[in-house]
Amino acid sequence: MISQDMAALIGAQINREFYSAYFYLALSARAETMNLKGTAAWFMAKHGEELTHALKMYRYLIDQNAAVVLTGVAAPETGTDGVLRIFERTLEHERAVTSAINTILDHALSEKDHATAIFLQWFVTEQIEEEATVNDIIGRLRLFGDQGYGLLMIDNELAALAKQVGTTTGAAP
Ligand code: OFO
Repeated sequence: MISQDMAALIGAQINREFYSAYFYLALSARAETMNLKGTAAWFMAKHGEELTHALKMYRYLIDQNAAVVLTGVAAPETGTDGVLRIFERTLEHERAVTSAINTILDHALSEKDHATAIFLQWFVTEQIEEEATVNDIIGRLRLFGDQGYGLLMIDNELAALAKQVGTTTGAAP
């Protein structure tokens, strides 16, 4: 059993995870319009991964006999950004999610809620990996360019990377 406050914080995070999924779906659609099939596949794989994160938290609330309150998911802004900006926005988004998870973990620790603190460890580790991956993509886009052959090469790499999303994190691709 967890406290109502704790359940509410995890409930809010479920909404953020669904928003993440929606955000990545929008970016996948944006990449499709740019004919970047590898980038679109990578964002689609991330979309699936974020859904599994939401469901992991949903299952945790059920297992803890806590109420699940689902709220509306905000519409993501697709925009008309180029590829580099898309990944910069992705990094900004992931950093905000990291900060939100850290805040929830702080609360779990303040309540001495060990079960929730342990549960959240997985997400803390996941965020490190996600930020590192996006940082790496941004670095390569800056190095090789976000147009022409440089972009083609990175798009091909993202196609390969899309197949690995979830296999290293335990989430379904
Ligand atoms: Fe849910 O993993 Fe990042 O956002």
